[in-house]
Amino acid sequence: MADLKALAEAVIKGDQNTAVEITKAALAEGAPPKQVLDEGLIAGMDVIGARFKKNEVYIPEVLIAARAMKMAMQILEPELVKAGVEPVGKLLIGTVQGDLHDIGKNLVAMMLKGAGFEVIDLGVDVRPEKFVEQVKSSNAQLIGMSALLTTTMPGMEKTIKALKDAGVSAKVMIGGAPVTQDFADKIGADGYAPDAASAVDIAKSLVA
Ligand code: B1M
Repeated sequence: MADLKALAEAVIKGDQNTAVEITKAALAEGAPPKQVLDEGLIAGMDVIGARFKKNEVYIPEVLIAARAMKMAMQILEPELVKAGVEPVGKLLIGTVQGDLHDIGKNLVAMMLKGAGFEVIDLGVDVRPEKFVEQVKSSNAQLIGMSALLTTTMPGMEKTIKALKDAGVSAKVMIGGAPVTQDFADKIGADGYAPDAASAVDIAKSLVA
């Protein structure tokens, strides 16, 4: 049986070739795709997330690990679909209107994918109406908004209002350097995360 601990370790190290090789070997040996995902890829990203939170690793290491996970996921994804494995939850994410910063948002999206979420990335400069349209058409349970400018933070409040006006029941999580828990409470967001690893914990609690 292919070594799923070694697969987790390959993700942690960002060794994409080994991650892909072990994923292929595990599937060829008949390992259940969900087990390869949980005990290999997600286990590895969990370790990276915990180390990132404790400042033991930094953004480059997270990006390299996420790339290894992504390469292995390309092999695993069709098998997960065939096996009927459901994602942990479906999330829409975007940087709010007027804001072009996407490095943090992309990191959050990658960590969430690493944790088993289906992530639909709407990109940057996302209008409130677009969040509303997309959540309706995708049936996502969770909406993530990122803002890096104090001048674009009000876009989060406008989006929450637009979602409420449209009768959307999806939960909303926000983040970005100038965003705080107080601000999240004030505008009626369901969750706030200061970093990408915490975003995974909050997202899991919001879809639980
Ligand atoms: Co801009 N910029 N920038 N910038 N930029 C800042 C944000 C700024 C603080 C720099 C400064 O003045 N010291 C300042 C904002 C000031 C303010 O509003 N208080 C600023 C400014 C003013 C501007 C322009 C207006 C500059 C100008 O043109 N005069 C302009 C605005 C353009 C626009 O958006 N309309 C602008 C442009 C740019 C670039 C295009 C050059 C580039 C962006 C490139 C890109 O993103 N593709 C850029 C950059 C790179 C920065 C800095 C240097 C770095 C931001 C970053 O990527 N950080 C930034 C200064 C700084 O922070 N040191 C600055 C790394 C990233 C991983 O962190 O995004 O905070 P962050 O994400 C974290 C957490 O916040 C959290 O998790 C992430 C990982 O742990 N998080 C979430 C983020 N989103 C989350 C969502 C969640 C949960 C957690 O739930 C959904």
